[in-house]
Amino acid sequence: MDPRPPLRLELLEAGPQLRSWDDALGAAVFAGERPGTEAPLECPPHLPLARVAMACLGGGTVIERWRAAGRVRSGSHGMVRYTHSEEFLFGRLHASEDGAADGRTGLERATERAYREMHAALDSAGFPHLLRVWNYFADITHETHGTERYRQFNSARQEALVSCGRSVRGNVPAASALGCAHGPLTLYFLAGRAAPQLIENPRQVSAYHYPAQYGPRSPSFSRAALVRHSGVTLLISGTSSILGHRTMHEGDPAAQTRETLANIEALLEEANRFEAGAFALDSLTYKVYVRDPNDLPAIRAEIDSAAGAGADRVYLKADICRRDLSVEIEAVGERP
Ligand code: 3EB
Repeated sequence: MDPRPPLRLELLEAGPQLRSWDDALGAAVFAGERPGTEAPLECPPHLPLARVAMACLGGGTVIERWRAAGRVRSGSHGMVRYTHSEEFLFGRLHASEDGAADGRTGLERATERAYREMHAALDSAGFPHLLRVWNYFADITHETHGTERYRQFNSARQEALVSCGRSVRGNVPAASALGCAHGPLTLYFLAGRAAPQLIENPRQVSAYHYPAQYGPRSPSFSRAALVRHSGVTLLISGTSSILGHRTMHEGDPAAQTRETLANIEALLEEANRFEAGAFALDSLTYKVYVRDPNDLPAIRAEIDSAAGAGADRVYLKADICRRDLSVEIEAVGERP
């Protein structure tokens, strides 16, 4: 028996602590708004790396590395590069926007292509259950062709899911969708052989049931996914200061952070109904997206006060998908 957990996250600023890539599945690299293309320290060339043009507010490069246990195999399928262990697959793709055609915007075409390719790769590798997807693209709140780009993304994501025979509400993965500085639409994702337990937040309307005022096609994601293996991993989606379906505390980043943490606590309470006492605010790994770097001290103070001063916490400068949101937080809980 391999004593290592079958799925494990390391979230760190690149440096000497990055050690060996031996049991890595892959990584996301946030190397600033004008990143170079060199691979991070000693990363073997076969590993899937998702590069995102986002600045780390600590000044360095953030590496989000997913590790597995046992034998890791790598492959590619269409645009997707992936690795997988016996139980889990990590994949990534970059889809450039090649302009509008056939009545669809460049972003809609790239999104549709990305989601079709992702599902084709999962089908071919034999990992039917998508657990978690990270979506990054530029100018997320900008309008083109009379429609906000985040809405274009939501429409195309739904249409692609339907054409792949996947659900658009209910049985949908945990996710994040954020605006980066530039570059292609970038997706990375985790999939499994077995279905996760999907969790919704009783304080919030499910995103896939948001009313039409946020766009004609709702965002297809679940609030969290509980993944059981020899231990348990809780993958918490991007979470924000939304109560019901409405933004709360516009213009007050500290209050938005408290509301966001209350939403995360509500998700922990749901998860702990199934995994008694496994998860608490002070033992999560946090990735925090901050719209305005001037708000960082206030946001950080709220997180430290609610969750204690933790190590595995990174702050990235990003555009949140609603202009009235100053902060979004995603988190991972791990019980060995
Ligand atoms: C929200 O709660 C904030 O479109 O995939 C969070 C996580 C958000 C994922 C997505 C959007 C997405 O609606 C925004």
